[in-house]
Amino acid sequence: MNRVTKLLNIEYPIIQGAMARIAMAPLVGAVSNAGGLGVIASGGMSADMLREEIRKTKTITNKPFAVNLMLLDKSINELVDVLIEEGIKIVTTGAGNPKPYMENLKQNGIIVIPVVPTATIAKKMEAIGADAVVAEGMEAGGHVGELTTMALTRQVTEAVSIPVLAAGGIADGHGVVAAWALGAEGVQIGTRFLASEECPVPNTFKEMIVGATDTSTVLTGRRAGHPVRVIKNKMTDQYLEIEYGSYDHDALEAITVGSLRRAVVDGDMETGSIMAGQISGLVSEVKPVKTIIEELIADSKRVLSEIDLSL
Ligand code: TUI
Repeated sequence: MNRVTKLLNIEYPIIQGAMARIAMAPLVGAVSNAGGLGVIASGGMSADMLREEIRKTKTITNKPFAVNLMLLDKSINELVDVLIEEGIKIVTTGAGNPKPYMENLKQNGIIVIPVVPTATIAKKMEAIGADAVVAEGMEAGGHVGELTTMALTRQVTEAVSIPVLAAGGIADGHGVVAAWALGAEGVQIGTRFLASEECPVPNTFKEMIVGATDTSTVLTGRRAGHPVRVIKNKMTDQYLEIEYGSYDHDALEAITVGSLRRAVVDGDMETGSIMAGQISGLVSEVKPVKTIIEELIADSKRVLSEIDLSL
């Protein structure tokens, strides 16, 4: 037991990253059943969709699970109402400052864990009552900050007293032990779960992750100040050519509109947006979620026992 497993009432201090349109009941339920914390990604959902996904998840697991609030979402107020009505007790937040929702969430007895890209923001989150923070480095997939997991995690663990979970670039026991060495007491893992049997994406998507190397991802949107890490494909080639060339806003919009759906629902690996982290190159096999979590724990213990600093 550590502060994260105690706080969340889970077996292992592993939480699943909230991946838009992917982190739905089948994956969330499987992660929670395996002793981690499944997290529903509510970003892009309507209030009714979130309610249905929460109810579906409850049919799969009776263990704790969370809902992630993507703070750029226009329906956020309705989503907050739904998760409170449905009795959700843990919320993670991303892509912004959860301050406007904090009082309501805390008054309803909800544990709030913001995902943060800097130590300064981590301190702010602690000051407004966050129960823990996830320090997410730019190795992660999707919308990211500027700092690496290595530099960020250690500065966050130094800056705050609440528990810190590390995210970005972690997919096996080596990564977990590295997170602990930096002072983290938990990890948030996304990319490894993309290549799980329970992950509800088309096989073409999983094959992209399994086939990726360490240099397969790229940052798009950096010039506009909203970097998003995705697997390189025809869409990113076109996007980057325009982003670092003519910078035609309408042309960029035309390429990206509907691109997440094309990847996640249609399995279109050419023009879809395949959000995944730099650690994709380490992921070489689709496995059941339970096996992934069991191996993470067993490998972490082995790696730790084999470390000989010889200082
Ligand atoms: O949120 C994420 N990753 C995401 S959200 C997402 S959906 C999306 N798709 C396209 C464009 C934009 C969003 C895909 N991936 N990770 C957590 C995260 N949070 N990364 C960075 C932040 C963050 C940024 C600013 C957290 C707090 C923050 O605060 C700003 C402030 O001023 O307090």
